[in-house]
Amino acid sequence: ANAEKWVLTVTAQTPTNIAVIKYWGKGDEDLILPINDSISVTLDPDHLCTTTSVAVSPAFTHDRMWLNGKEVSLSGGRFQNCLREVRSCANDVEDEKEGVLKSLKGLGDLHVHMCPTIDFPTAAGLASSAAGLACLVFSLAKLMNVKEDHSRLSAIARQGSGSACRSLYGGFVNGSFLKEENGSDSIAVQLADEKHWDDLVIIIAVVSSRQKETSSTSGMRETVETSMLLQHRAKEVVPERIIQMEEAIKNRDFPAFARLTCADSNQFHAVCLDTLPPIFYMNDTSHRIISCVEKWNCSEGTPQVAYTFDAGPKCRINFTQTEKLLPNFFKGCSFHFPPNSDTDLNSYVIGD
Ligand code: 2P0
Repeated sequence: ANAEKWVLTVTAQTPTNIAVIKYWGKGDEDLILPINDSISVTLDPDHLCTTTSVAVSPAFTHDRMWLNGKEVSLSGGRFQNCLREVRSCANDVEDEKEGVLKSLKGLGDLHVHMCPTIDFPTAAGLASSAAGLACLVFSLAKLMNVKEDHSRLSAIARQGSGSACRSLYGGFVNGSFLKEENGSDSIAVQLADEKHWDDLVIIIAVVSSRQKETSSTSGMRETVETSMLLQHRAKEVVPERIIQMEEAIKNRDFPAFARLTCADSNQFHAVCLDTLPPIFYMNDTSHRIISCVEKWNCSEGTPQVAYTFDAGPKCRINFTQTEKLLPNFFKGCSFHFPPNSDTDLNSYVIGD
């Protein structure tokens, strides 16, 4: 009877990540196999984090999930795939207090309850799915006493969302693309840890927190089906950029990092524009931010600031040497920053 009463719970937090070389397009939609490598920076865990509590108990009759406190359907293939993969790695758990061995191997008839909390706008291009799926997989793996390493967990998180594999690591991360057909080597690899480039500062400007009109998943599908530019990008451009970006990160070479980051953001949005029907993720404010940064960099002769935009209008701005540059940059902007009541521009300042 005692065995029927137990509940095991785990809570984990995972930060989101920002791609500086973008993933856009899948070779296999079910396995979520990106068509090219990507490189990202994982944010400081104090900001834009998701928190997930998971529980397992013989008293649970089926798997359930509450997203931000509201129950959501688990019928989607992605959650099921992640859940199935983590379950298959489950191990028995020794409970220290009660001294009872919880038999989790294969999970038998045991079901899980999952409660992810995302405290920033979802589907607004802030990579909420990256942090959310990474956190879900990580917390389930802890709950089920999974022994596999982070790289295996990253491959499982990738099946929830392509960008999620990168959030399993801090610092600078490469989300590697398909080489094996089953995706077993489509994993995340840490390039450098979070201490590697201390004076790199990231600012996130939420130009609009409205939900984007085209989801990443359907946008990518349409791009793969209709854009000729995407093939050129995936085969000819990104492989070279990955090598250059890895070098720039290794050497903390901000001008090279900035040039590659801006160029890749712009090419990603060019590929979206090359899609039929065209996808517009940026708005007028996004374009003004680009002009502002480009003018600033041009006047300095060498890049001082980098921008990158994902599948939404918000912007990530990268600086080095913050104290000197931040006040000057904001003086050079024609819009209010930080925001005031006259604008819908909100800001999150990430890092010190
Ligand atoms: C990235 N993005 O590398 C790129 C840049 C958006 C622009 O990964 O379908 O939410 O779940 O694999 O991971 C957004 O795509 O899409 C994304 P799915 P995901 O961060």
